[in-house]
Amino acid sequence: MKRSEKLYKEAIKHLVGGVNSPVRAFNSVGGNPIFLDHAKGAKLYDVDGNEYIDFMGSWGPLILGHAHPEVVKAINEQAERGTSFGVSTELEIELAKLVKDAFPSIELVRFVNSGTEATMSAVRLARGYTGRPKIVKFAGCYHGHADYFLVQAGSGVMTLGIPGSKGVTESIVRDTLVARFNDLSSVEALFEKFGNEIATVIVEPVAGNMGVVPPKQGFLEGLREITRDNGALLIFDEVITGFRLTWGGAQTVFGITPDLTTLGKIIGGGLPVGAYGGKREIMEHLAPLGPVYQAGTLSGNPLAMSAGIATLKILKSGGVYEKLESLAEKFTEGLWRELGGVTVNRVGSMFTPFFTYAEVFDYDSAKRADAEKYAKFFWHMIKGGAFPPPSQFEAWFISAAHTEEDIEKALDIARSFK
Ligand code: KE4
Repeated sequence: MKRSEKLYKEAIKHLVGGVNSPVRAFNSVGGNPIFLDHAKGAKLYDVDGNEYIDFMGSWGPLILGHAHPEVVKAINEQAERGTSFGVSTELEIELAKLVKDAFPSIELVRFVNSGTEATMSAVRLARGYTGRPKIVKFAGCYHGHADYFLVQAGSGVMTLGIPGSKGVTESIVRDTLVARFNDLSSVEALFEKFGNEIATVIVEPVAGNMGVVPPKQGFLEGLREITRDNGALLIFDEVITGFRLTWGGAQTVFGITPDLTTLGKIIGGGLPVGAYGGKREIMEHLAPLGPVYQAGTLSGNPLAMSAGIATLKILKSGGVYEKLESLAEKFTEGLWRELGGVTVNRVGSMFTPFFTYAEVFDYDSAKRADAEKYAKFFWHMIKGGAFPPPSQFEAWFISAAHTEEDIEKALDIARSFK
């Protein structure tokens, strides 16, 4: 028996479903989840000695590739100096300055430990600042697992086919309104009905959790206008897109200024970091300055800050985004050509091949993709030595460590898929 199979049998005795995050159970693609031993650059190595070209990037954070020498050095050096104090350090200021350099819309930052904490806290802040109870999210978008988001979420919930989640109480669901991505009229209808009760609209400016779905022309501008006209805050959930699409994320690519931005993944360089930030006037409602409470033992810990600083410094030094763009363009055009019958959505170095001929522009059209065929494709790529996300409804990523040869090899594997 393969070591992955043995480990999974052992894991399910101790961990719920054998995993620490549902999507890793491979329920959407079937089969035995693969256990990894280590990774380096663009390559993953499983416990049975198989090598894979990585197209998951740990769901986004590893934009520089795995175990980047400068990131590892920064972590090792900081570990010798202490990993967490629960008291402030200069490193938090340094990473905050790098975040603000990239996102001019962010005047004040708060670091937390995950994207979920960032989005959960940003929504609490929006409610506290506006004094309004309701929030608008979009079907198919996923903002982490805070109660009030788990209604028709994307990512794990969508993949697992759970429309919302048990344990989320009626009262929570009552204040979460769900609109359709890329459909401004569905947002206008909610504001017509609940206008002055809506605290915020939270959106993935490029959706990554129903698979990659770009905003249609005018969609983000429309959200900016509707929220401004109704005194609601616009939150861009850039946990995936922040530092992924470009140095300043989706708000730079599309030229929209949100009121609050949430970040995660890349800013931790592979360690647990989330962040939220925005206008000083809003952020100053947060404790210890204001009445909206949020806290965290490991928030801003020096170890994670060091990994984030090392990562962002390399991204800021230039050249990375141009390389990512050209490799991603070559790969997605190749996939479209070799596979035939797929719709490939891409923005920068995040993309998804959907097994459908039709355009994928929202939750309903994404759901029409053939997830069974994707599952077969997933295992075909795995057998050939490439590791896509184990779900049709997730984003693929390319890192700065990928090479032309990696792309060529992955296309060779895809070519033989029937
Ligand atoms: P985390 O709590 O997982 O760090 O971040 C939650 C989150 C918030 N916002 C967006 C746009 C996100 O994509 C995420 C988390 N992404 C998923 C995969 N797309 C994490 C993978 C998992 O759940 O295992």
